[in-house]
Amino acid sequence: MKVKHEANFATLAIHAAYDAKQHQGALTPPVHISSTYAFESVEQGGAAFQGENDRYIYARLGSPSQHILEQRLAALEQAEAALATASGMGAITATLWSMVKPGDEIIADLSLYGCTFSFLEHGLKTFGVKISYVDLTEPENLKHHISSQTKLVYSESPSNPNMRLIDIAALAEITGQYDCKLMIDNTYCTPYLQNPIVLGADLVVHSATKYLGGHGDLIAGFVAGSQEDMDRIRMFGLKDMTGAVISGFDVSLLLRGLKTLHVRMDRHCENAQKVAAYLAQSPHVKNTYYPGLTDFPQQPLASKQMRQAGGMIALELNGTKEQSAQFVNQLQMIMCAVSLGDAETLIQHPASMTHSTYTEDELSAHLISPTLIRLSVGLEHVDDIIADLHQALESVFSAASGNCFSPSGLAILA
Ligand code: 3LM
Repeated sequence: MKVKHEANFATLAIHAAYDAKQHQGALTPPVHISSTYAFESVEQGGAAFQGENDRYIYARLGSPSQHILEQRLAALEQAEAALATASGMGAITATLWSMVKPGDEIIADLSLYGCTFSFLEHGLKTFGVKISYVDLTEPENLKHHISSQTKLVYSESPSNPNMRLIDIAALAEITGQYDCKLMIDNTYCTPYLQNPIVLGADLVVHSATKYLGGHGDLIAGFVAGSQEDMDRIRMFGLKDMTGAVISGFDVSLLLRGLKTLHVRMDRHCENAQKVAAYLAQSPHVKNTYYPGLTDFPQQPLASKQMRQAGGMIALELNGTKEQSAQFVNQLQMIMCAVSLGDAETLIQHPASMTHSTYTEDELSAHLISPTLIRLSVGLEHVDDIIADLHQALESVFSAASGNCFSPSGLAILA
């Protein structure tokens, strides 16, 4: 079936960029694992290297399976083009290596995924790129900092791990007045919940390891934007700087994951909304950060730019750092693991794990609280998720108050 770019999301996720009739009727796109591609002549090979024909050359530059995936991802993000990579960090680093040079400035939001922060701080900065961190939750702050030296503004929304949102359209209006690109990490939302390019961003990156794959069995990423930018990133950032090429097998797993993205995301959001409501009313939880709660400070912005509030929650307990660790350790079904967006509910302590690339001073300067806990709400029955959280909270806090309550299994909450 041929579908147009303007078809509905679910249809694009299943059909875009693939016509089974051209592949002997195979419903599932073939996996190309060839590392190199034969030419009919030196002249034809030479022309391919000059970009004068569209022959495949070598898998580091792309493959037919990767091409299908990239067109499908571009359709979902409503971008002109996309480039798939071996990991989210592969997409981020290949893009940034391609977009800035020594002397340029990148303005990044205060809170970023740990390895992105590390790449900016310990990577690009040491190569002479100026890195400035600005609180981008307030667009006025960008107006005050941006200059002709600023070539790229970078943010996540919501941010990992502390759920800060930035107004993508407002930032795009500012960067649009300069020779400056706006780059958004859309991993937490997926293109099903938010389309930064439609909101005015120039580049959108993803860790496809998360919701897009959805089953915790692959590492992948992608960047989307204009064809011109994708060509530049493919032929420099990916080909020469990182070599972060996606394997044909992971292309296949990712295409499979994408087919159910919309169904899974609806359930992630539904479960997370109920889990957040449970946490918000618990006397043992000091703060619950979830864009779907009516008292979430940036709730109006969430309604403006996100279709649903997502599957990620951050929380702080009414207790010490030790009690926070005890709480995580007491969970029975919910697993203590990094990554997010899987069918399994996952919990972790960013200061010790995903964001351990920040020093203690950096954690505080970048607004990442040492007691923050991050929850990726999975696809189990929501009552069982809540029951597990409940028994762990009761266990930690009744032990603290001298009550010897001992949880037994995953009793469903009345
Ligand atoms: C994590 N995050 O548990 P990969 N952008 C965002 C991300 O959350 C991530 C990446 C990019 C986690 C991974 S931490 C050791 C495990 C918002 C990854 C990078 O290269 O595909 O892992 O994506 O928060």
